[in-house]
Amino acid sequence: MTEPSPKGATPPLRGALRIEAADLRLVALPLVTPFVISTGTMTDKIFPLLTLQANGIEGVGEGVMDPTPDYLEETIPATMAFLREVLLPAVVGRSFSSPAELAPILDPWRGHRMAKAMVEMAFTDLFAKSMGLSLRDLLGGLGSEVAVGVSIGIADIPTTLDRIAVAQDAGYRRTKLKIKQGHDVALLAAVRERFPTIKLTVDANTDYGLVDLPVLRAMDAFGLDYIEQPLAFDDIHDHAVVQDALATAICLDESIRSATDARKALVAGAARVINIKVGRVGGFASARAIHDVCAAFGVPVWCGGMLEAGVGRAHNIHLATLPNFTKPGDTSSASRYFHRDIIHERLETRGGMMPVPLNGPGMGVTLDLPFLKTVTRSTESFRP
Ligand code: OSB
Ligand code: MG
Repeated sequence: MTEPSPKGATPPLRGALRIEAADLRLVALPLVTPFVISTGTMTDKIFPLLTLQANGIEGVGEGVMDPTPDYLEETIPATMAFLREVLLPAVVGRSFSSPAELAPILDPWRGHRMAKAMVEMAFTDLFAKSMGLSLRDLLGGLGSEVAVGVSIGIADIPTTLDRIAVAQDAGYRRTKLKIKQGHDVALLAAVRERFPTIKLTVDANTDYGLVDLPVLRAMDAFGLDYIEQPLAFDDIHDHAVVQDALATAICLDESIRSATDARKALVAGAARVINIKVGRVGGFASARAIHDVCAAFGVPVWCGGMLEAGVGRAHNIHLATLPNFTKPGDTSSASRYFHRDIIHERLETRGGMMPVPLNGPGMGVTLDLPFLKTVTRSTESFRP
C-alpha cells in the first residue's frame, strides 16, 4: 500500500479492497413444504452461494435463479458459467474502493441481473464489514425490525384455509395467496368467508392474459391490497390496460428489473405497488434506485422473496429498512422453509415483525460452515 507507484501509474485507492479469492458453491436445502406456484413446484431450494475475500474479511451473496427458466429467464447452470468464465475472473485480483466501482465490470453485459446481484451483494456485504457498518446503516435504512407477511403456495381450499389460520396465529401482517387460472375466484370467496378482514393479496406469477380481464375484475370484490404480476413477465403495456380496468392495485414483480423499468411502468400506469427483490434486480444499488423512483412517484414498495436461505434472507431484511418499504414483505421466518438454515443465527419473526440481523457488521449473520458443507453439492475456488 505504501510503496511509491511507478510514474504515471494510478496509486492504489485508500481503503480499496483487493479481492484475494472467491468461492462459488452450489447448495441444496430440502424445503419443509413443497412450494407450488402457477409455473411449477419447488421441493428443494437449490442456489449458488458466492463468497468474496479481501483483507481477511468475507462477503457473501446468494443467487435467486431457479434450476430452470420458469420464474425468469436466468438459470443456475447459466449463472455458474457466467460467473466462472466472465465475472469472477474480472473481479478476483482486482481492487475496488466502493460497490459502485463494480459497474464497469457488471454493466456492459446484457441481462443476468440475478448473477450480477450475487457479485454486488457479496461485495456490498464485504464493503460494509470493512467499514464496520451494518448493511442497514450502509444503505441508510432505519429501525431494528421490519413488518412481514407470508406467501402461501397453491393447495386445495381446506389446506389453504388451515395455512392462513397458522399464519394469523403467528401474527403475520399480510397473507399473499398464490393463484393460477381456475384457482382464483372460488378460493378468494372461501378465504373471505372465513377471514373477512385480513390483509390479503394474490400473486399469479404471470398466469393470466388480457383475455382474462373478466376474471381479474371479479377479484375486485374481495378487498385485495393488490394483485401481483397477473400478466406476462416481460409485459408492462398490458398491465397498464388491466390496471386501468381494475379498482384493485396491480403490483409488479417479474416485470421490474431496474429503475428504468420502474419508471416506465409507473409513467404508463401499469402498477400502483412494486415488489423489490434485491436478488432479482441486480443488487442493492439497483434495488435502492427502484425504491427511490417509486418514492418519487408516491408509490409504495415491499420486499419480496425467493425462498432464500439465511444469506439472501438477511440481505432482504436489511434492504426492507429503507423508508419507502411501507407494505409488509415476504421475508417470513426461516423455519417455515427449512429444517435447518446455513447460518448460525435464526431469522424468526415475532408478532409479524422480523428483527434486522445486527449481530456484527455487513449482513449480520454468519455461515454455519460445518452444516453448509453437508448441503453443498460443489465448490469452485478462484484465485488471482
Ligand atoms: O413471485 O414472489 C414470487 C417464490 C418463488 C418464486 C417467486 C415468488 C415466490 C414467493 C415466495 O412468493 C416468497 C418467499 O416466501 O420467499
Ligand atoms: Mg411474485
